[in-house]
Amino acid sequence: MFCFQCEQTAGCNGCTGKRGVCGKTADVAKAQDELTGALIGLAKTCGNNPKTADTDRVIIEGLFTTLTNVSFNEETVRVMIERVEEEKSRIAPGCGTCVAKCGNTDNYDMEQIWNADEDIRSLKSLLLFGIRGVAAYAYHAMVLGYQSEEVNFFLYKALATLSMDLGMEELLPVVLETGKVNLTCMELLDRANTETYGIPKPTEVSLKVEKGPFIVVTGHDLRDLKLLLEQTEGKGINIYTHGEMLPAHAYPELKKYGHLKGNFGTAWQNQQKEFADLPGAILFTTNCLMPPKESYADRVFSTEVVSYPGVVHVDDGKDFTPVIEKALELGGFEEDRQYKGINGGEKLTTGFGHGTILQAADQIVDAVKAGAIRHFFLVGGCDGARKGRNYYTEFVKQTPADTIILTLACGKYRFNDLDLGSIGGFPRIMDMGQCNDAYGAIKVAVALAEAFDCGVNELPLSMVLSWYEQKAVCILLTLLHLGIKNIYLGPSLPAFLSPNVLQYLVENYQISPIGDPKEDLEKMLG
Ligand code: FSO
Ligand code: SF4
Repeated sequence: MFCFQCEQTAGCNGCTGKRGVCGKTADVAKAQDELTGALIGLAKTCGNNPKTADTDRVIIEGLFTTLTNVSFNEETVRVMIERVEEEKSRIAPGCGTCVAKCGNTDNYDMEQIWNADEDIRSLKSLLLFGIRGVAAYAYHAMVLGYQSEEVNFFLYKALATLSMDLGMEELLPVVLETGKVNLTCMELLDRANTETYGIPKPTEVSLKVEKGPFIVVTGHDLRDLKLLLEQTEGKGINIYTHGEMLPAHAYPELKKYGHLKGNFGTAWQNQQKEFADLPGAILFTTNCLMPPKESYADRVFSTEVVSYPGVVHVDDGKDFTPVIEKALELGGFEEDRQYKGINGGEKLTTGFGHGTILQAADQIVDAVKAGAIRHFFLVGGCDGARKGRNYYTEFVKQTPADTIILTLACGKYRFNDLDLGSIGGFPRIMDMGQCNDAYGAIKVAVALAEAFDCGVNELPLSMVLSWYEQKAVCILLTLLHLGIKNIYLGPSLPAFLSPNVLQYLVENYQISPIGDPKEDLEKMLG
Protein backbone atom coordinates (compact mmCIF):
# COMPACT_ATOMS: atom_id res chain seq x y z
CA MET A 1 0.00 0.00 0.00
CA PHE A 2 0.95 3.60 -0.33
CA CYS A 3 -0.91 6.42 1.39
CA PHE A 4 0.35 9.79 2.58
CA GLN A 5 -2.84 11.77 2.74
CA CYS A 6 -2.91 12.61 6.44
CA GLU A 7 -0.65 14.26 8.96
CA GLN A 8 0.16 11.11 10.94
CA THR A 9 1.54 9.30 7.90
CA ALA A 10 4.36 6.91 8.79
CA GLY A 11 7.76 8.52 9.21
CA CYS A 12 6.31 11.81 7.86
CA ASN A 13 6.70 10.10 4.48
CA GLY A 14 3.97 7.65 3.64
CA CYS A 15 2.26 4.55 5.02
CA THR A 16 3.41 1.39 3.27
CA GLY A 17 3.40 -2.30 4.16
CA LYS A 18 0.40 -4.06 5.66
CA ARG A 19 -1.31 -1.29 7.62
CA GLY A 20 -1.32 2.49 7.88
CA VAL A 21 -0.85 4.41 11.13
CA CYS A 22 -4.62 5.03 11.22
CA GLY A 23 -5.27 1.28 11.15
CA LYS A 24 -6.30 1.12 7.49
CA THR A 25 -5.18 -2.19 5.99
CA ALA A 26 -3.33 -2.58 2.71
CA ASP A 27 -6.43 -4.24 1.23
CA VAL A 28 -8.61 -1.25 2.12
CA ALA A 29 -5.98 1.18 0.82
CA LYS A 30 -5.86 -0.77 -2.45
CA ALA A 31 -9.65 -0.81 -2.74
CA GLN A 32 -9.75 2.95 -2.04
CA ASP A 33 -7.24 3.53 -4.83
CA GLU A 34 -9.39 1.41 -7.14
CA LEU A 35 -12.43 3.41 -6.07
CA THR A 36 -10.63 6.68 -6.84
CA GLY A 37 -9.54 5.28 -10.22
CA ALA A 38 -13.14 4.27 -10.96
CA LEU A 39 -14.40 7.75 -9.96
CA ILE A 40 -11.88 9.23 -12.40
CA GLY A 41 -13.25 6.89 -15.08
CA LEU A 42 -16.80 7.99 -14.27
CA ALA A 43 -15.83 11.67 -14.35
CA LYS A 44 -14.20 11.21 -17.76
CA THR A 45 -17.30 9.36 -19.01
CA CYS A 46 -19.35 12.42 -18.10
CA GLY A 47 -17.13 14.54 -20.36
CA ASN A 48 -19.20 13.40 -23.34
CA ASN A 49 -22.34 12.13 -21.65
CA PRO A 50 -24.77 14.04 -19.44
CA LYS A 51 -24.51 13.27 -15.73
CA THR A 52 -27.53 13.11 -13.43
CA ALA A 53 -28.23 13.86 -9.76
CA ASP A 54 -27.47 10.17 -9.07
CA THR A 55 -24.03 10.56 -10.67
CA ASP A 56 -23.34 13.56 -8.44
CA ARG A 57 -24.26 11.52 -5.39
CA VAL A 58 -22.00 8.64 -6.40
CA ILE A 59 -19.08 11.01 -7.00
CA ILE A 60 -19.57 12.79 -3.66
CA GLU A 61 -20.07 9.60 -1.64
CA GLY A 62 -17.18 7.86 -3.39
CA LEU A 63 -14.76 10.65 -2.60
CA PHE A 64 -15.97 10.96 1.00
CA THR A 65 -15.44 7.20 1.48
CA THR A 66 -11.70 7.63 0.96
CA LEU A 67 -11.21 10.34 3.60
CA THR A 68 -8.97 9.41 6.54
CA ASN A 69 -10.75 7.65 9.43
CA VAL A 70 -14.03 7.16 7.55
CA SER A 71 -14.01 3.64 6.13
CA PHE A 72 -11.89 0.70 7.21
CA ASN A 73 -14.06 -1.84 5.44
CA GLU A 74 -12.96 -3.39 2.15
CA GLU A 75 -16.39 -4.90 1.57
CA THR A 76 -18.23 -1.56 1.67
CA VAL A 77 -15.52 0.13 -0.42
CA ARG A 78 -16.04 -2.60 -3.05
CA VAL A 79 -19.81 -2.05 -2.95
CA MET A 80 -19.08 1.62 -3.63
CA ILE A 81 -16.87 0.65 -6.60
CA GLU A 82 -19.76 -1.41 -8.00
CA ARG A 83 -22.06 1.59 -7.67
CA VAL A 84 -19.56 3.69 -9.61
CA GLU A 85 -19.39 1.03 -12.36
CA GLU A 86 -23.18 0.78 -12.53
CA GLU A 87 -23.46 4.53 -12.82
CA LYS A 88 -20.90 4.53 -15.59
CA SER A 89 -22.89 1.92 -17.52
CA ARG A 90 -26.03 4.00 -17.08
CA ILE A 91 -24.32 7.16 -18.32
CA ALA A 92 -22.65 5.48 -21.31
CA PRO A 93 -24.51 2.19 -21.89
CA GLY A 94 -22.54 1.10 -24.97
CA CYS A 95 -19.11 1.82 -23.58
CA GLY A 96 -18.45 -1.49 -21.87
CA THR A 97 -19.14 -3.52 -25.03
CA CYS A 98 -17.63 -1.16 -27.58
CA VAL A 99 -15.45 -3.01 -30.10
CA ALA A 100 -13.34 0.01 -31.04
CA LYS A 101 -12.47 1.14 -27.49
CA CYS A 102 -11.12 4.69 -27.34
CA GLY A 103 -9.96 4.34 -23.72
CA ASN A 104 -11.45 7.75 -22.83
CA THR A 105 -13.62 6.32 -20.09
CA ASP A 106 -11.19 3.79 -18.65
CA ASN A 107 -10.61 3.64 -14.93
CA TYR A 108 -7.36 5.19 -13.83
CA ASP A 109 -4.49 3.44 -12.14
CA MET A 110 -3.53 5.54 -9.10
CA GLU A 111 -0.01 4.09 -9.17
CA GLN A 112 0.59 6.52 -12.03
CA ILE A 113 0.22 9.38 -9.57
CA TRP A 114 2.08 7.76 -6.69
CA ASN A 115 5.02 7.01 -9.03
CA ALA A 116 4.98 10.30 -10.93
CA ASP A 117 7.61 13.04 -10.82
CA GLU A 118 7.56 14.40 -7.24
CA ASP A 119 6.17 17.84 -8.15
CA ILE A 120 3.38 16.40 -10.28
CA ARG A 121 2.61 13.86 -7.56
CA SER A 122 2.55 16.70 -5.05
CA LEU A 123 0.15 18.90 -7.00
CA LYS A 124 -2.11 16.01 -7.99
CA SER A 125 -2.18 14.92 -4.35
CA LEU A 126 -3.12 18.43 -3.21
CA LEU A 127 -5.91 18.37 -5.79
CA LEU A 128 -7.15 14.89 -4.89
CA PHE A 129 -7.02 15.36 -1.12
CA GLY A 130 -8.57 18.81 -1.51
CA ILE A 131 -11.58 17.46 -3.41
CA ARG A 132 -11.97 14.64 -0.89
CA GLY A 133 -12.42 17.36 1.73
CA VAL A 134 -14.80 19.35 -0.48
CA ALA A 135 -16.84 16.18 -1.09
CA ALA A 136 -17.27 15.66 2.66
CA TYR A 137 -18.79 19.14 3.02
CA ALA A 138 -20.86 18.70 -0.16
CA TYR A 139 -22.19 15.46 1.33
CA HIS A 140 -23.43 17.12 4.55
CA ALA A 141 -25.13 19.85 2.53
CA MET A 142 -26.59 17.29 0.10
CA VAL A 143 -28.30 15.25 2.83
CA LEU A 144 -30.04 18.45 3.91
CA GLY A 145 -31.21 19.05 0.32
CA TYR A 146 -28.61 21.65 -0.68
CA GLN A 147 -26.45 21.25 -3.78
CA SER A 148 -24.27 23.52 -5.88
CA GLU A 149 -23.72 22.90 -9.56
CA GLU A 150 -20.46 24.84 -9.35
CA VAL A 151 -19.17 22.47 -6.67
CA ASN A 152 -20.41 19.31 -8.36
CA PHE A 153 -19.07 20.32 -11.75
CA PHE A 154 -15.64 21.01 -10.28
CA LEU A 155 -15.42 17.54 -8.70
CA TYR A 156 -15.71 15.99 -12.20
CA LYS A 157 -13.23 18.47 -13.64
CA ALA A 158 -10.71 17.83 -10.87
CA LEU A 159 -11.07 14.05 -11.11
CA ALA A 160 -10.56 14.15 -14.88
CA THR A 161 -7.55 16.46 -14.39
CA LEU A 162 -5.89 13.85 -12.19
CA SER A 163 -5.67 11.51 -15.19
CA MET A 164 -4.18 14.09 -17.53
CA ASP A 165 -0.58 14.45 -18.49
CA LEU A 166 -0.11 18.04 -17.30
CA GLY A 167 2.77 20.15 -16.08
CA MET A 168 3.04 22.20 -12.88
CA GLU A 169 1.86 25.42 -14.55
CA GLU A 170 -1.30 23.70 -15.72
CA LEU A 171 -1.99 21.89 -12.45
CA LEU A 172 -1.43 24.82 -10.09
CA PRO A 173 -4.49 26.85 -11.20
CA VAL A 174 -6.73 23.80 -10.76
CA VAL A 175 -5.27 23.24 -7.28
CA LEU A 176 -6.04 26.84 -6.30
CA GLU A 177 -9.49 26.59 -7.90
CA THR A 178 -10.18 23.83 -5.35
CA GLY A 179 -9.91 26.52 -2.68
CA LYS A 180 -12.36 28.77 -4.50
CA VAL A 181 -14.86 25.96 -4.96
CA ASN A 182 -14.46 24.90 -1.34
CA LEU A 183 -15.42 28.41 -0.25
CA THR A 184 -18.66 28.03 -2.24
CA CYS A 185 -19.15 24.60 -0.69
CA MET A 186 -18.60 25.79 2.90
CA GLU A 187 -21.00 28.67 2.23
CA LEU A 188 -23.54 26.14 0.95
CA LEU A 189 -23.15 23.99 4.06
CA ASP A 190 -23.38 27.05 6.31
CA ARG A 191 -26.67 27.93 4.61
CA ALA A 192 -27.89 24.34 4.82
CA ASN A 193 -27.10 24.12 8.55
CA THR A 194 -28.42 27.54 9.55
CA GLU A 195 -31.58 27.43 7.41
CA THR A 196 -32.36 23.96 8.75
CA TYR A 197 -31.33 24.29 12.41
CA GLY A 198 -31.27 28.06 13.03
CA ILE A 199 -28.46 30.52 13.72
CA PRO A 200 -26.06 29.18 16.39
CA LYS A 201 -26.20 31.10 19.68
CA PRO A 202 -23.46 31.21 22.34
CA THR A 203 -24.12 28.21 24.56
CA GLU A 204 -22.54 26.68 27.63
CA VAL A 205 -22.07 22.93 27.38
CA SER A 206 -21.78 20.71 30.43
CA LEU A 207 -19.17 17.97 30.69
CA LYS A 208 -21.27 16.03 33.17
CA VAL A 209 -22.76 12.66 32.16
CA GLU A 210 -25.97 12.09 34.08
CA LYS A 211 -26.91 8.70 35.42
CA GLY A 212 -29.00 6.41 33.22
CA PRO A 213 -28.87 5.23 29.60
CA PHE A 214 -27.08 7.44 27.08
CA ILE A 215 -25.80 7.67 23.54
CA VAL A 216 -22.68 9.53 22.46
CA VAL A 217 -22.85 10.98 18.93
CA THR A 218 -19.68 11.93 17.13
CA GLY A 219 -18.69 13.21 13.70
CA HIS A 220 -19.97 16.18 11.74
CA ASP A 221 -23.44 15.23 10.51
CA LEU A 222 -26.05 17.39 12.25
CA ARG A 223 -28.89 15.64 10.43
CA ASP A 224 -28.05 12.31 12.03
CA LEU A 225 -28.02 13.93 15.46
CA LYS A 226 -31.41 15.52 14.82
CA LEU A 227 -32.93 12.20 13.66
CA LEU A 228 -31.52 10.44 16.70
CA LEU A 229 -32.87 13.15 19.02
CA GLU A 230 -36.32 12.65 17.50
CA GLN A 231 -36.16 8.88 17.84
CA THR A 232 -34.94 8.95 21.44
CA GLU A 233 -37.38 11.57 22.74
CA GLY A 234 -39.29 10.36 25.77
CA LYS A 235 -37.36 7.08 25.95
CA GLY A 236 -35.30 7.96 29.04
CA ILE A 237 -32.06 8.14 27.05
CA ASN A 238 -29.74 11.13 27.21
CA ILE A 239 -27.66 12.25 24.24
CA TYR A 240 -24.12 13.60 24.46
CA THR A 241 -22.06 15.09 21.67
CA HIS A 242 -18.45 14.13 21.12
CA GLY A 243 -15.61 15.64 19.06
CA GLU A 244 -16.79 17.70 16.13
CA MET A 245 -20.46 17.33 17.14
CA LEU A 246 -19.98 19.76 20.06
CA PRO A 247 -21.15 22.86 18.12
CA ALA A 248 -24.55 21.18 17.61
CA HIS A 249 -25.55 22.45 21.08
CA ALA A 250 -25.67 25.99 19.71
CA TYR A 251 -28.27 25.39 16.97
CA PRO A 252 -31.78 26.31 18.22
CA GLU A 253 -33.48 23.38 16.45
CA LEU A 254 -31.13 20.90 18.16
CA LYS A 255 -30.73 22.71 21.45
CA LYS A 256 -34.48 22.58 22.06
CA TYR A 257 -34.29 18.87 22.90
CA GLY A 258 -34.06 18.57 26.68
CA HIS A 259 -32.28 15.21 26.46
CA LEU A 260 -29.37 16.70 24.48
CA LYS A 261 -27.45 17.06 27.71
CA GLY A 262 -23.82 17.88 27.16
CA ASN A 263 -20.52 16.82 25.64
CA PHE A 264 -18.55 13.70 26.41
CA GLY A 265 -14.83 13.32 25.83
CA THR A 266 -12.31 15.37 23.95
CA ALA A 267 -10.82 15.22 20.47
CA TRP A 268 -10.98 12.15 18.24
CA GLN A 269 -7.52 10.73 18.96
CA ASN A 270 -8.46 10.10 22.62
CA GLN A 271 -11.46 7.91 21.79
CA GLN A 272 -9.86 4.53 22.42
CA LYS A 273 -9.06 5.62 25.96
CA GLU A 274 -12.25 7.58 26.60
CA PHE A 275 -14.66 4.99 25.20
CA ALA A 276 -13.08 2.05 27.04
CA ASP A 277 -15.82 0.30 29.04
CA LEU A 278 -18.23 3.20 28.47
CA PRO A 279 -21.72 2.03 29.53
CA GLY A 280 -23.36 3.84 26.61
CA ALA A 281 -23.80 3.45 22.84
CA ILE A 282 -21.57 5.42 20.46
CA LEU A 283 -22.72 6.54 17.03
CA PHE A 284 -20.18 7.62 14.39
CA THR A 285 -21.75 9.82 11.74
CA THR A 286 -18.44 10.68 9.97
CA ASN A 287 -14.71 10.72 10.66
CA CYS A 288 -12.74 10.44 12.82
CA LEU A 289 -13.23 6.76 13.62
CA MET A 290 -10.36 4.76 15.12
CA PRO A 291 -10.34 0.97 15.16
CA PRO A 292 -12.59 0.18 18.15
CA LYS A 293 -10.97 -1.67 21.07
CA GLU A 294 -12.53 -4.85 22.33
CA SER A 295 -13.77 -3.22 25.55
CA TYR A 296 -16.27 -1.08 23.65
CA ALA A 297 -16.46 -2.49 20.09
CA ASP A 298 -19.91 -4.01 20.77
CA ARG A 299 -21.39 -0.56 21.45
CA VAL A 300 -20.05 1.27 18.42
CA PHE A 301 -22.44 2.00 15.53
CA SER A 302 -21.77 3.64 12.18
CA THR A 303 -23.96 5.47 9.69
CA GLU A 304 -23.59 7.32 6.35
CA VAL A 305 -20.23 6.47 4.70
CA VAL A 306 -18.52 5.41 7.94
CA SER A 307 -17.78 1.70 7.99
CA TYR A 308 -15.76 -0.75 10.05
CA PRO A 309 -15.84 -4.56 9.77
CA GLY A 310 -18.17 -6.02 12.38
CA VAL A 311 -19.61 -2.66 13.48
CA VAL A 312 -23.42 -2.45 13.11
CA HIS A 313 -24.31 0.05 10.40
CA VAL A 314 -27.47 2.17 10.40
CA ASP A 315 -28.38 2.58 6.75
CA ASP A 316 -30.20 5.36 4.90
CA GLY A 317 -33.53 4.29 6.38
CA LYS A 318 -32.14 5.83 9.60
CA ASP A 319 -33.77 3.45 11.98
CA PHE A 320 -31.63 3.92 15.09
CA THR A 321 -33.35 1.10 17.02
CA PRO A 322 -30.15 -0.98 17.45
CA VAL A 323 -28.35 2.04 18.94
CA ILE A 324 -31.27 2.81 21.24
CA GLU A 325 -31.59 -0.80 22.36
CA LYS A 326 -27.86 -0.98 23.10
CA ALA A 327 -28.03 2.19 25.21
CA LEU A 328 -30.97 0.78 27.19
CA GLU A 329 -29.23 -2.57 27.63
CA LEU A 330 -26.02 -0.94 28.91
CA GLY A 331 -28.01 1.30 31.25
CA GLY A 332 -25.40 4.05 31.67
CA PHE A 333 -23.77 5.13 34.92
CA GLU A 334 -25.46 4.58 38.28
CA GLU A 335 -24.50 8.07 39.47
CA ASP A 336 -23.84 11.34 37.64
CA ARG A 337 -20.22 11.73 36.56
CA GLN A 338 -18.51 15.06 36.22
CA TYR A 339 -15.87 14.87 33.51
CA LYS A 340 -13.22 17.49 32.86
CA GLY A 341 -11.53 18.96 29.81
CA ILE A 342 -7.82 18.41 29.28
CA ASN A 343 -6.97 21.51 31.35
CA GLY A 344 -9.39 20.62 34.15
CA GLY A 345 -12.37 22.77 33.08
CA GLU A 346 -15.87 21.43 33.78
CA LYS A 347 -17.75 23.14 30.96
CA LEU A 348 -17.22 24.37 27.41
CA THR A 349 -18.78 27.14 25.38
CA THR A 350 -19.63 27.09 21.70
CA GLY A 351 -21.90 28.91 19.25
CA PHE A 352 -19.87 31.98 18.32
CA GLY A 353 -20.62 31.62 14.63
CA HIS A 354 -20.38 34.50 12.19
CA GLY A 355 -24.07 35.28 12.85
CA THR A 356 -23.30 36.14 16.49
CA ILE A 357 -19.92 37.78 16.01
CA LEU A 358 -20.99 39.97 13.10
CA GLN A 359 -24.06 41.16 15.02
CA ALA A 360 -21.56 42.68 17.44
CA ALA A 361 -19.21 43.90 14.69
CA ASP A 362 -19.56 47.58 15.68
CA GLN A 363 -18.66 46.83 19.31
CA ILE A 364 -15.68 44.76 18.19
CA VAL A 365 -14.46 47.47 15.83
CA ASP A 366 -14.83 50.07 18.62
CA ALA A 367 -12.94 47.84 21.05
CA VAL A 368 -10.07 47.53 18.54
CA LYS A 369 -10.04 51.27 17.92
CA ALA A 370 -10.03 51.99 21.65
CA GLY A 371 -7.12 49.58 22.12
CA ALA A 372 -9.10 47.13 24.28
CA ILE A 373 -8.53 44.39 21.68
CA ARG A 374 -4.99 44.37 20.35
CA HIS A 375 -5.00 41.29 18.16
CA PHE A 376 -7.11 38.36 16.97
CA PHE A 377 -5.81 34.83 16.57
CA LEU A 378 -7.57 32.15 14.63
CA VAL A 379 -6.28 29.00 16.30
CA GLY A 380 -8.13 26.29 14.47
CA GLY A 381 -7.97 22.98 12.72
CA CYS A 382 -7.72 19.34 13.58
CA ASP A 383 -6.29 17.60 16.57
CA GLY A 384 -4.16 14.48 16.37
CA ALA A 385 -1.88 12.27 18.36
CA ARG A 386 1.52 13.83 17.71
CA LYS A 387 3.30 15.29 20.74
CA GLY A 388 4.07 18.62 19.02
CA ARG A 389 0.39 19.50 19.25
CA ASN A 390 0.86 20.79 22.81
CA TYR A 391 2.08 23.86 20.96
CA TYR A 392 -1.52 24.96 20.49
CA THR A 393 -2.32 24.75 24.21
CA GLU A 394 0.83 26.62 25.11
CA PHE A 395 0.26 29.19 22.42
CA VAL A 396 -3.27 29.98 23.60
CA LYS A 397 -2.23 30.08 27.26
CA GLN A 398 0.47 32.62 26.43
CA THR A 399 -1.69 35.00 24.37
CA PRO A 400 -1.87 38.42 26.08
CA ALA A 401 -5.03 39.44 27.95
CA ASP A 402 -5.96 42.03 25.32
CA THR A 403 -6.26 39.48 22.52
CA ILE A 404 -9.12 37.33 21.26
CA ILE A 405 -8.88 33.72 20.13
CA LEU A 406 -11.31 32.48 17.52
CA THR A 407 -11.31 28.74 17.15
CA LEU A 408 -12.99 25.94 15.21
CA ALA A 409 -12.77 22.20 14.49
CA CYS A 410 -11.50 19.54 16.88
CA GLY A 411 -8.07 21.07 17.61
CA LYS A 412 -9.81 23.36 20.12
CA TYR A 413 -10.09 20.56 22.68
CA ARG A 414 -6.49 21.41 23.52
CA PHE A 415 -7.68 24.65 25.15
CA ASN A 416 -11.47 25.08 24.98
CA ASP A 417 -11.97 24.35 28.68
CA LEU A 418 -9.64 27.19 29.68
CA ASP A 419 -11.25 30.27 31.20
CA LEU A 420 -9.16 33.15 29.87
CA GLY A 421 -11.61 35.84 30.94
CA SER A 422 -13.36 38.27 28.63
CA ILE A 423 -12.96 41.60 26.87
CA GLY A 424 -15.93 43.97 26.65
CA GLY A 425 -18.42 41.17 27.21
CA PHE A 426 -16.76 38.77 24.72
CA PRO A 427 -15.07 35.68 26.10
CA ARG A 428 -11.44 35.64 25.00
CA ILE A 429 -11.90 32.19 23.46
CA MET A 430 -14.77 31.99 21.00
CA ASP A 431 -15.65 28.65 19.41
CA MET A 432 -17.02 29.28 15.92
CA GLY A 433 -17.96 25.64 15.31
CA GLN A 434 -16.83 22.72 13.16
CA CYS A 435 -14.00 22.77 10.62
CA ASN A 436 -16.42 23.80 7.86
CA ASP A 437 -17.26 26.88 9.94
CA ALA A 438 -13.92 28.19 8.72
CA TYR A 439 -16.37 29.82 6.31
CA GLY A 440 -17.64 31.92 9.25
CA ALA A 441 -14.12 32.88 10.28
CA ILE A 442 -13.45 34.05 6.72
CA LYS A 443 -16.68 36.09 6.77
CA VAL A 444 -15.64 37.74 10.02
CA ALA A 445 -12.15 38.51 8.69
CA VAL A 446 -13.55 40.02 5.49
CA ALA A 447 -16.06 42.13 7.48
CA LEU A 448 -13.32 43.41 9.80
CA ALA A 449 -11.15 44.26 6.79
CA GLU A 450 -14.05 46.26 5.33
CA ALA A 451 -14.65 48.05 8.63
CA PHE A 452 -11.00 49.04 8.86
CA ASP A 453 -10.78 49.72 5.15
CA CYS A 454 -7.79 47.45 4.67
CA GLY A 455 -6.97 44.04 3.26
CA VAL A 456 -7.34 40.87 5.37
CA ASN A 457 -3.54 40.57 5.50
CA GLU A 458 -3.30 44.04 7.09
CA LEU A 459 -5.68 43.17 9.94
CA PRO A 460 -4.36 42.55 13.46
CA LEU A 461 -5.19 38.88 12.83
CA SER A 462 -2.92 35.84 12.77
CA MET A 463 -3.89 32.35 11.66
CA VAL A 464 -2.36 29.46 13.55
CA LEU A 465 -3.64 26.29 12.00
CA SER A 466 -3.35 22.60 12.78
CA TRP A 467 -4.01 20.06 10.10
CA TYR A 468 -4.71 16.35 10.15
CA GLU A 469 -6.84 15.20 7.28
CA GLN A 470 -8.18 16.23 3.89
CA LYS A 471 -10.79 18.76 4.99
CA ALA A 472 -7.95 20.81 6.41
CA VAL A 473 -6.33 20.59 2.96
CA CYS A 474 -9.30 22.14 1.19
CA ILE A 475 -9.63 24.83 3.87
CA LEU A 476 -5.96 25.72 3.47
CA LEU A 477 -6.49 25.95 -0.29
CA THR A 478 -9.44 28.29 0.34
CA LEU A 479 -7.27 30.58 2.45
CA LEU A 480 -4.62 30.59 -0.28
CA HIS A 481 -7.25 31.30 -2.93
CA LEU A 482 -8.28 34.34 -0.86
CA GLY A 483 -4.66 35.51 -0.86
CA ILE A 484 -4.24 35.09 2.91
CA LYS A 485 -0.59 35.16 3.89
CA ASN A 486 1.59 34.40 6.90
CA ILE A 487 -0.33 31.30 8.00
CA TYR A 488 1.41 29.25 10.69
CA LEU A 489 0.86 25.57 10.00
CA GLY A 490 1.56 22.51 12.10
CA PRO A 491 2.25 20.22 13.77
CA SER A 492 4.26 19.14 10.72
CA LEU A 493 4.04 20.06 7.07
CA PRO A 494 2.21 17.65 4.72
CA ALA A 495 4.37 14.81 3.39
CA PHE A 496 2.80 15.35 -0.03
CA LEU A 497 4.32 18.81 -0.45
CA SER A 498 7.43 18.40 -2.61
CA PRO A 499 10.30 20.82 -1.93
CA ASN A 500 9.38 22.84 -5.03
CA VAL A 501 5.69 23.06 -4.19
CA LEU A 502 6.53 24.00 -0.61
CA GLN A 503 8.90 26.67 -1.85
CA TYR A 504 6.13 28.04 -4.07
CA LEU A 505 3.79 28.25 -1.05
CA VAL A 506 6.43 29.87 1.13
CA GLU A 507 7.42 32.42 -1.50
CA ASN A 508 3.92 33.35 -2.53
CA TYR A 509 2.02 32.98 0.75
CA GLN A 510 4.72 33.08 3.39
CA ILE A 511 3.40 29.92 5.05
CA SER A 512 5.55 29.03 8.08
CA PRO A 513 5.78 25.86 10.09
CA ILE A 514 4.91 26.37 13.77
CA GLY A 515 7.95 26.71 16.01
CA ASP A 516 8.17 27.84 19.61
CA PRO A 517 4.86 29.27 20.92
CA LYS A 518 6.50 32.25 22.64
CA GLU A 519 8.70 33.17 19.69
CA ASP A 520 5.86 32.74 17.20
CA LEU A 521 3.61 34.94 19.35
CA GLU A 522 6.23 37.66 19.48
CA LYS A 523 6.57 37.55 15.70
CA MET A 524 2.81 37.76 15.22
CA LEU A 525 2.37 40.63 17.65
CA GLY A 526 5.48 42.39 16.41
FE1 FSO B 1 -11.31 16.88 13.38
FE2 FSO B 1 -11.37 14.52 12.29
FE3 FSO B 1 -13.43 18.33 11.55
FE4 FSO B 1 -11.23 16.59 10.66
S1 FSO B 1 -12.67 15.25 13.86
S2 FSO B 1 -9.87 15.90 12.23
S3 FSO B 1 -10.43 18.45 9.88
O1 FSO B 1 -12.03 14.95 10.70
O2 FSO B 1 -12.91 17.23 10.21
O3 FSO B 1 -11.93 18.65 12.74
FE1 SF4 C 1 -1.40 6.52 6.75
FE2 SF4 C 1 -2.96 8.64 7.08
FE3 SF4 C 1 -3.17 7.13 4.90
FE4 SF4 C 1 -4.01 6.21 7.28
S1 SF4 C 1 -4.86 7.92 6.08
S2 SF4 C 1 -2.83 5.07 5.76
S3 SF4 C 1 -2.43 7.09 8.60
S4 SF4 C 1 -1.41 8.39 5.51
